[in-house]
Amino acid sequence: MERTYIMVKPDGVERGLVGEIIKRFEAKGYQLTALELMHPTKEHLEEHYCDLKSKSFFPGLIQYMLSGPVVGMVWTGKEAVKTGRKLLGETNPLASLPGSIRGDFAIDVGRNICHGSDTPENAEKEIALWFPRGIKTAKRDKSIDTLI
Ligand code: RTP
Repeated sequence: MERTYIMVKPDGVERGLVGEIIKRFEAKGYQLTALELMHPTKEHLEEHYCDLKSKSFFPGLIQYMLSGPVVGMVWTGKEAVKTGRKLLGETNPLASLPGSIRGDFAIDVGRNICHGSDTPENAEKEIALWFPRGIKTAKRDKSIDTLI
């Protein structure tokens, strides 16, 4: 089963959208595998976004991500990475269709509510970065999967 790292960014937490985001992943059929409210350091965020270091928006991105707590989550299930990003919508909320989280709740790329891993390899790296003590995965009752 594939895992993805989904993070509610500070604007999503401040606007009270954590429950809405969890609801959408649960309704789709994904299993919540880990969840934590965190106050990441600048260094931690620079590591998470290390691929974007050369971008002009990088300092603003880090400042935005430091503006409040984030909620880190791991979701598990079939094609969790690709489908997780579909549930979130496009990076630029204005390009996101209504029905996606960013399409329904955001208009600004610099305040786009949530993060989702872009590949299964990056998902595992991000899960290791954000949940360094590891995750205990409860075995899910097989009868639930047949209902989804
Ligand atoms: P994320 O990692 O947050 O899920 O976003 P993503 O893969 O869809 O997009 P990425 O290119 O990795 O950008 C990471 C975050 O940087 C902010 N951003 N600002 N032009 C801009 O001002 C700009 N472009 C990107 C967004 O918060 C984006 O989610």
